[in-house]
Amino acid sequence: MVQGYRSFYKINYMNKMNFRISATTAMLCMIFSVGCEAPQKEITMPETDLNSEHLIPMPSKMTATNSGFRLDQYTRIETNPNNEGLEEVAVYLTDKITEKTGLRLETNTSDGQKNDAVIYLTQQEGKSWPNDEAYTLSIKKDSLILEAATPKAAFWGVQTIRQLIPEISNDTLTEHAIWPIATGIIEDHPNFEYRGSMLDVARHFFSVEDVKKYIDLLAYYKINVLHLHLTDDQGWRIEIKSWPKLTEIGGSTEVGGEAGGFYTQEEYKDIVAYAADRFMTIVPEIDMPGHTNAASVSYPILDGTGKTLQLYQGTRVGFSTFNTRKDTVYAFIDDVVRELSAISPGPYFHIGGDESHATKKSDYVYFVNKVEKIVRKYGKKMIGWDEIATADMDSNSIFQFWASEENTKTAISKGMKVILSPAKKAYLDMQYDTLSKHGLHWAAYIPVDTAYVWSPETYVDQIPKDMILGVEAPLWSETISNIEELEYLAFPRIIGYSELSWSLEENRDWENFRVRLANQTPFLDMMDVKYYASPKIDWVKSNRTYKEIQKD
Ligand code: TNX
Repeated sequence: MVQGYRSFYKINYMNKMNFRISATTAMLCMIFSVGCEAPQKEITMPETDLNSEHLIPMPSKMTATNSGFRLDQYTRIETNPNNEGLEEVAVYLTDKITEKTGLRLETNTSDGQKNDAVIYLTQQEGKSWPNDEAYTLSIKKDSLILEAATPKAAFWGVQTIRQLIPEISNDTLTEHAIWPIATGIIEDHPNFEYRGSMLDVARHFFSVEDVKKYIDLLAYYKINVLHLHLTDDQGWRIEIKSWPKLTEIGGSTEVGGEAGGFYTQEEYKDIVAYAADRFMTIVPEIDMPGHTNAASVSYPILDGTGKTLQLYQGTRVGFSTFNTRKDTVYAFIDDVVRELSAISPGPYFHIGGDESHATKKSDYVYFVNKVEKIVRKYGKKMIGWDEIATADMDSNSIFQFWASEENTKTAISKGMKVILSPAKKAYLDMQYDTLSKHGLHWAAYIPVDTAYVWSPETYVDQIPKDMILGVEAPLWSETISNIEELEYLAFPRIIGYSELSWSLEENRDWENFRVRLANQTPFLDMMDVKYYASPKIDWVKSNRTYKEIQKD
């Protein structure tokens, strides 16, 4: 398990003091053999209300029992020894508790005392769960039991636990600090299996470190797919060993003329592994037959426009195309899909397929049909933007809706499942309003409420619910070039998309969501996220700023 994103959270002074007090108590216990459980004397916990916690995405069902689970320095984390894969999840939880509270809890040690509060992770395969990401949390005063269908379900349960931990401790209940967790029962499972965001690393390149930070932020909200738009007219961002000029030439610049960049295969594998540790799938996208200027400049043999080629640093779309009738082009694509599939353990390979305005219609259909077979040959399910529905698609391929209802109907008639990314609602690169610092507005202005108030189940008429794989919010990067700008466009809207893809329709409500969103500030500040503080939200002020946390 990869260590947490930040390691600067140190045990604060209070906790050090507490440790000294309890160490002294332990010494006295040993000498006099009395009062060994002194710190664990009956503590009256404050009243709580699980239903007023600010969980996002909203769980399927909650029942409050109004007491408090005692999270403190004596709390132990244990996992069912018969379950594989849970210990890693428990270690992740331990690290996250340290980041937030400074507590360093023991995981799977037997030296706790009988009155210590316990967090217990267990997998229940036999139970009839709604799906394999379902979990329940049973929170009582002294035990917090996370029962999960699978380790990934446990990981989502852990995100809920993280969100339930108060930002600051209660230091008045006893002589040491306690973070009381609201008691009750949470039964939870996702509405859709595909809960994604896309990051365009082609128009502007983002470093491995930036991508990892985005992954960490997404995981907290139970998002489980990061689609990387790896190639476009302006840049080719993934090393392909059999075609080295793609990155040497095609990776050398970006929109605005900056230096660009690319991921070596080792770096890409590092991203994939980091995501996998967070039960997140990376979907690689090689956009073609249009959006291919960077590839064709690197290897002019691929080009189908016949025009003079040069590196492109602007933001126009639709001017490039591969030569769809040349065998070399398919030999090239075979190499790219083979190399990239070998380092992408997820089930999907995205071929783009959008805005191929420079490709003749018949050539486009011929191309997509051939590329779909290549993708299947390497064991992947093909995803494409909504134009691919016009080709002879296999029902196993997946259709990503961004604009055309007609294409969606065609896709459904071909038996293809749908990912919903309506540009007017879910495009993270659309400006919030006319004052937005970054972003475009060709599809719409998308303020925080518009981003949330729509329903994936009914947005496009007549898609049967079981044909919707999920929701993805794409972040195109023509107007953003660093992590702060990325965060400005993605946050807070992506938090709403997490709820649209995880929570059941009957549990989604803007007025209720708005309050929960306002309370995400302690997390966003702790993670140093430069979110857009939309005036539509009454943001709650965090108790500690990022700088103060660093100083602790
Ligand atoms: C459309 S929607 C695109 C991208 C642009 C984006 C800008 C789609 C599949 N393609 O090439 O970056 O608009 O908003």
